[in-house]
Amino acid sequence: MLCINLVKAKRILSLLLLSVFVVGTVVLGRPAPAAAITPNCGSTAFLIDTTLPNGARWVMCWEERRNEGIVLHEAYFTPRNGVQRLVLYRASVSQIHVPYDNNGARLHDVSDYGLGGANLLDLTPAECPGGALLQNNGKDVICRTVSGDGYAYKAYGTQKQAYALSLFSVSGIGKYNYIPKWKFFDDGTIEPSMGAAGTLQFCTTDSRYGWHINAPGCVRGTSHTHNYFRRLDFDMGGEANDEFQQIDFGGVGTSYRPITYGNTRTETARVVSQTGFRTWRILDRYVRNADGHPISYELDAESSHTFRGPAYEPWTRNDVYFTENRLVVNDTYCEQFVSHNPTRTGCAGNLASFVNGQSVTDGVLWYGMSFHHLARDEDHPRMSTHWSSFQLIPRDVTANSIR
Ligand SMILES: [Cu+2]
Repeated sequence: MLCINLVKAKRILSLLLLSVFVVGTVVLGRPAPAAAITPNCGSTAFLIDTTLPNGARWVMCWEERRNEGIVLHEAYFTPRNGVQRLVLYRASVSQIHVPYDNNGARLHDVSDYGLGGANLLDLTPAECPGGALLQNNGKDVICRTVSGDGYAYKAYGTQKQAYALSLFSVSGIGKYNYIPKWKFFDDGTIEPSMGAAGTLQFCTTDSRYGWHINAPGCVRGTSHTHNYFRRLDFDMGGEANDEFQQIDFGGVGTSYRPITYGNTRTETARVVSQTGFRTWRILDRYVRNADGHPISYELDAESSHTFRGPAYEPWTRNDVYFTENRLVVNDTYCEQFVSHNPTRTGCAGNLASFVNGQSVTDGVLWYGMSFHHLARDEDHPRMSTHWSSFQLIPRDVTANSIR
């Protein structure tokens, strides 16, 4: 499926034409015409085209890859009564890094084992209630559902219900079953999540590093962290002109909290700041909404656990990374995995080294969520599924609320 990435340049040309159309309509001050694009997925079997109950539409392609499992391509969002836009050119799981607290194992599940191929499980209809199963190679690998999400808005006597398209797959790696899920809401919000299920992988008798579960053959479940990374190639308004912005609020511990902005067009790595209300967005420098504001997507980071590993795991030193898209270099995959990345073509071995001062035009956002898994009695004989999630939220993509 290398071709999907290599045709990016051609797709971008048509996007630029669409952007010109959109910008032009903003300048002329009249509604944009409907110029709906359906991406070429090679086969309609790999096309997802869902119109949600409020009229919003998500269209995208998917493929199965040996390491990354299900990868999404060319995800377009059309708001209710609005203009279609490419949001993500490519979205993938870029590593599941699982270091154990007793240093008994430090796993790199995506690069070393893979979410696809034999590890991608065949789903049954019972696992996808009310949804549709999507096949690859005769195996039901994706469950697609549309589900309610409560209020889109509620203002005293007026309310509307929200809906989301949901896609998930399940990959069995060792004793774990991972459930990568993507939710696409009818306001343009995207929620990547990861479920951890299956059974506990490792046990210990050392009270420093495990929680008593007193299961047969397992006195204590060994404590460990799941670091779930996503790689997100945003292409709003076209491939080029991406910019990264950090927003902070000063005055911690005082009565005033002034906002500050830090923009960059150079590769960068950043850490979360909960007391500074720190947030980030990726914006297009030229495409603006009808209010004249640059369109952007904001990362609403999950912040319960933050993992900082030893010096030989430098990709755990930061939480958010912004890099130039170098997925394919000289027809070979290059900056694909957060860790254990193939270096055969001179590409760097991990995400920390991808950040090397390069200027960015086609930006990629990398974000990892961490779940420190302290086993509990409820984790045997089968683990209760644990979910980790974050959101990517439109900021000024449209000039007002669209639901
Ligand atoms: Cu776990």
